[in-house]
Parts: sequence; C-alpha cells; structure tokens
Amino acid sequence: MTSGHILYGGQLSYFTGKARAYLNWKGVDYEERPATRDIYASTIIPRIGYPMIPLLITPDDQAIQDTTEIIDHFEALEPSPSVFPSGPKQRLAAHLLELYGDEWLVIPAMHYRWAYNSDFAYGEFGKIVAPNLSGAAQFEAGKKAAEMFQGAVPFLGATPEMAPAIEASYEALLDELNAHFQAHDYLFGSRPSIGDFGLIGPLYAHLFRDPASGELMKSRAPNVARWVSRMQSPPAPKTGAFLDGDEMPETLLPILRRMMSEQGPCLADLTVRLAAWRKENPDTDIPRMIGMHEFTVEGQTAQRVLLPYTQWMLQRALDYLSSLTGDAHATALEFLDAVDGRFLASLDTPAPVKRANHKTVWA
Ligand SMILES: N[C@@H](CCC(=O)N[C@@H](CS)C(=O)NCC(=O)O)C(=O)O
Repeated sequence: MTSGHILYGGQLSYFTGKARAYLNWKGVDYEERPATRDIYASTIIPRIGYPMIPLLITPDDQAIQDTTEIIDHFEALEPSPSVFPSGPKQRLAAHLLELYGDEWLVIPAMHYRWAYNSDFAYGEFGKIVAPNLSGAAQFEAGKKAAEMFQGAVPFLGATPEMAPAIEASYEALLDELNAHFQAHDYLFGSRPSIGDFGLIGPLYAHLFRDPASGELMKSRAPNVARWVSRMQSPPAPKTGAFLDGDEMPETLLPILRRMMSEQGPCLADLTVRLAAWRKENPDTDIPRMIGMHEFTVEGQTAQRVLLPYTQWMLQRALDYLSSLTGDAHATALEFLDAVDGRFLASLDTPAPVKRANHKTVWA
C-alpha cells in the first residue's frame, strides 16, 4: 500500500473513528493530524469547499472527504482482503448496517454526548481547535466551536422529549450487540466488514470514548466495548474471514429488525420526498437537507431532517440487491423477509443521486 497519507480529523469525531478503524485494519500507511482551526482554513475548506472531517490527502495530493469514498478508494487499490463480504446475505446486511451506523445511530450518539458528556466534549473540541490555549480559555474556545454541532442535535431528532425512547432503544441495541459479540469478533466472523465500519462511527467517539457513555457501554455490554477496542486497534490487520457459506448469525437479526422498524420508514419516505423536491426545484443543486419528516422510536414520534446524502448510501444497498440474479437474489429476499426488510426490494428511487466532487448530485 502506498505511503504518506494524511488523515485530518480528531478523536472526538464520529466519522474519523470510522476512517481510522478502516485504515488501521487495511494496513494503510497514514498519519493522523488534528483538524485545527488553521487546517480548516488552509486545507479543508479550500480543498472540498465546506468544513467537514475526516479529510484524507493521498500521497499524490488527492483530497477525499467522506469515509465511504475513502474506503472505496483503498478497496479499489487493493481489493483483497476485502471488507465487502462476497455472500449475498452478508454483503447486503453489511451495506445496510453501514447505513444504520452512519445515518441513524447519530441519534443516540448525539443524544448521549450532549445530554451527559457536554463538558468533556467542550474540552475535547478546545484541544483540537485551540491547541495553543490552555485551561479555561481552551475550554471556552471549544464550547464556541461545539455550538454548531450542538445546534444540529434537535434537527437530528435527539430532543429532550425523545430522550427516554432513544435511551430505551439504545440500551436494547447494546444488549443485542453484546449477545452477538459474545460469539463473534466482528459482525460476520473474524474479519470486519463495511457494516462494522459503519457501526464503529457512533459506537467509538461518542458512545465509548465520552466518559459517561463509555461507562454505560462497559458495564452493560462489555463485549461491545471489547469490539470497539478491537476495531480501533485491530490485533491482526488484514486477516480473518467472513463466516462460511454466507451464514447469517441469528444474533444479527434483532439488530436488523430494529433498524428496519426505526430507520426503514424514514428511508422509504426519503425516496418519495426527494423525488417531489426535484420536481419542485428542477435544475437546482441538491442542498444538504430538504426538509423535515416524522420518525418513531419505541412508540415516540418526533421530526428530524431529510438528508439526500442518506439516499446515496441507501442506493448502494439497493444497487447491490438489484445486481443479484437467480439463487443469490432469492437468498437475499429471504434474508430481507427474516428482518422485516422486504419493502426494500420494491423500493424505487425516482430521483437517484450520486457523489461527485465532494457533493451529492443528481445521477
Ligand atoms: N458522510 C460523511 C460525514 C462526515 C461528517 O458528518 N463529519 C462530521 C464530524 S464527525 C463533520 O465534520 N460535520 C460537520 C457538519 O456536519 O457540518 C463521511 O462519511 O465522512
């Protein structure tokens, strides 16, 4: 693997945790550097046009923002060992769990960070944005920088009214994951998949490293905490195998059912709302968000943002599903039936999107 990559990010960041876990497992030679205020101004904004981390700079000076695109980049350079399982059930489930980790578990991640760990988070933001300050001045700089993230929390659906439902769902998810990681090192055996990398985003920086959340995880779900450590510092990079025969561990089924019952209706609604938005706004660039819609967790309903980017990640799973034929397709449908996800097989995306130049654009 080529040397000399730079990853700009931070320990406190959801998506840096995902990229770091992947780069460490894939054996990429890289150096992680903090995304300080100066780096945002000198590198991140000039290279991609907006403030977002992590940003990977390759030795030939390509800038890649977006963890899925970073992973695709290295998987194309070195296809084996792959983080994409080859069995249809495992691969489809892996794509879906990336979508769940990236685009849905942001709800408990943000809730727990800002409800229980805000002082820790301000301090951590301070260390990154103002490394030359110290004490109260650094804390205040961190608090200021954190306001943008904190301001987004209600839009993501993590409102005080939703807190009991979010916590009930997350605690049940921890129990389900704990049962799974009792028997398996990773989601599909002894090798991490794209699904593991999706889940590590929320489950590392926010739900493991933030102290109050880490205590909850370690006491309630120690096998999950061990998986998080294994993901961040893989004991044996580039090794391991997916379970033989496209086996789908029974312990993953409740997790996928939870995803389908919570995120599923929002995914279906997004495809409809995005198509309607395009009709009303022909020839317009796709904005980051196109409105709000209802979501329900544990019987509690609130509103959250509609993000076109989410459809891009959904399309990756749907495109994979529609590439399957014959027995492989039938097997994938049986798997979807088993997790109450059959609706995905007939889900249309009338306004498909793709990624180009760090943006989500019409396909
Ligand atoms: N889909 C992107 C998401 C990256 C992302 O949301 N990064 C956060 C930090 S973990 C950020 O910089 N957010 C700034 C913002 O949302 O404006 C990826 O996979 O890299």
